[in-house]
Amino acid sequence: MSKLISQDTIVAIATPQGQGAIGVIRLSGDQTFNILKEIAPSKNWHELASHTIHLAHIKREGILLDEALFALFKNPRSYTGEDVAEISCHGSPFILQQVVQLILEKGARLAKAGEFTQRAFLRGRMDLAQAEAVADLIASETEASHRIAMNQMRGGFSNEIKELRVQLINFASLIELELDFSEEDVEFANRDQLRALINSIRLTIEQLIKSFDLGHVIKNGVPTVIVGKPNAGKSTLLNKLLHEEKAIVSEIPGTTRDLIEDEMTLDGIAFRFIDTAGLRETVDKVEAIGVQRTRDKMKQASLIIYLFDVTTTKEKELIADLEELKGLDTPYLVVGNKADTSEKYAEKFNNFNGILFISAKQELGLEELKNRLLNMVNYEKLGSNQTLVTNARHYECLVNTRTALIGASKGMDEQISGDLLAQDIRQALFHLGSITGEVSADDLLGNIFSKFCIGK
Ligand SMILES: Nc1nc2c(ncn2[C@@H]2O[C@H](COP(=O)(O)OP(=O)(O)OP(=O)(O)O)[C@@H](O)[C@H]2O)c(=O)[nH]1
Ligand SMILES: [Mg+2]
Repeated sequence: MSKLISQDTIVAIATPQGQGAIGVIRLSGDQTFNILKEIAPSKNWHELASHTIHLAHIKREGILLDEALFALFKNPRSYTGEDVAEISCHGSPFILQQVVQLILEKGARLAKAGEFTQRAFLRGRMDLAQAEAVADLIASETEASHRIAMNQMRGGFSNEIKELRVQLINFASLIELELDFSEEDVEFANRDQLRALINSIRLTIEQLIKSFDLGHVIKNGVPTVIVGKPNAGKSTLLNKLLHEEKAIVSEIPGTTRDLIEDEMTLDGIAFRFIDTAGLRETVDKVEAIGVQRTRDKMKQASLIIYLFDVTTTKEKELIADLEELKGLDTPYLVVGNKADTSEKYAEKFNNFNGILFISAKQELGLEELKNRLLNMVNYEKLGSNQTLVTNARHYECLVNTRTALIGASKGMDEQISGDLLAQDIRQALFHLGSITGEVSADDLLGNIFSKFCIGK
């Protein structure tokens, strides 16, 4: 592993581009304190204690570049596990650039994207899933995505995976042991227990796989498409939800032709609302393309808000539209708009269950609409401490693990030999271990030798 870590000392500006009160430069590697000595000679950096902060002048050829604060972290007690310094300069892009330039001249090289975190992983400061969560955490913009990333970075998800692996490794060791004694026809690994274990692990894996649907949309925003007939008030609704005149509203049917979208956070969850061209048969070429886009979006979206005008829509039309929605397999919400214009709508549609009546224009019923949307994304699941998978790579590893476990179960039903069974379980272990990056065949061996004294 250590072969993968380059010996270079790396440097990068850690704060965003542009002016700020302060700008932080991060330095990591075994030359860190030598370089500090070169750029700020007034201190004996090697002798100062870890986790301390010092004010010092940064000078280039005797000229003062900045007065900065140096935070010191000595290996292994740092983010990367190496010697690290974080230099807080005055936040001028010019100063930061000059200081980085100076550090480069003294022997460091520019860090690649993610290289500090990569080193943290390679030096065992965190596992792969935690390292990935650091990126998610930095990118998180809502309460829900923040919470998931934080939980993952602190190892919640990793621990769950590791626990499953330990259970499997125990069994795998017993089966491998059987292989060593194959001539003697012994069975160390009780097949009934193994079956039960595989089933219980599969159950947990299934749950994690299922959670990806929710986890994925929470990370990226729940795509919510607003559809309906022309003039139903879709664009009006979009504008009211976003508190912004984003889409053109007019009394002319067929106003919206393209997809118009923007994001909005409801109760800590990001929703991506998409306004669409009204659904109708049309001879207008451009509008027809818009209608096709609406239909495509309806298939891709996580949620559909189906909006209809309570004053003009006939019962028959509604029935026909609902039939189409049912065929799509995407959760949808049926919303009657323009409830401000007539009192008779309730009567007119009392054969339909679950319709929400609103007035987009008068902003009536919008709170209820938001509540229903939140309920539709299994909002309550978020409150519990259930782990949500948000990362596509983890999802893939989990699906592969499941395939291997199904293979093992099937194999046991068909009474396959121990070595084939062992292969399936090794596969499962491999995929599970790829999530946290701890795959190695040594695990198995290590475990066998730690538990048994075979002595051969
Ligand atoms: N009375 C009343 N009028 C509304 C309401 N919502 C929208 N309207 C009006 O209905 C007309 C159509 O609104 P839009 O928001 O442009 O409708 P749309 O569904 O986007 O229409 P297309 O883009 O053509 O498909 C406008 O004149 C709006 O002012 C409502 O709640 N009550
Ligand atoms: Mg519109």
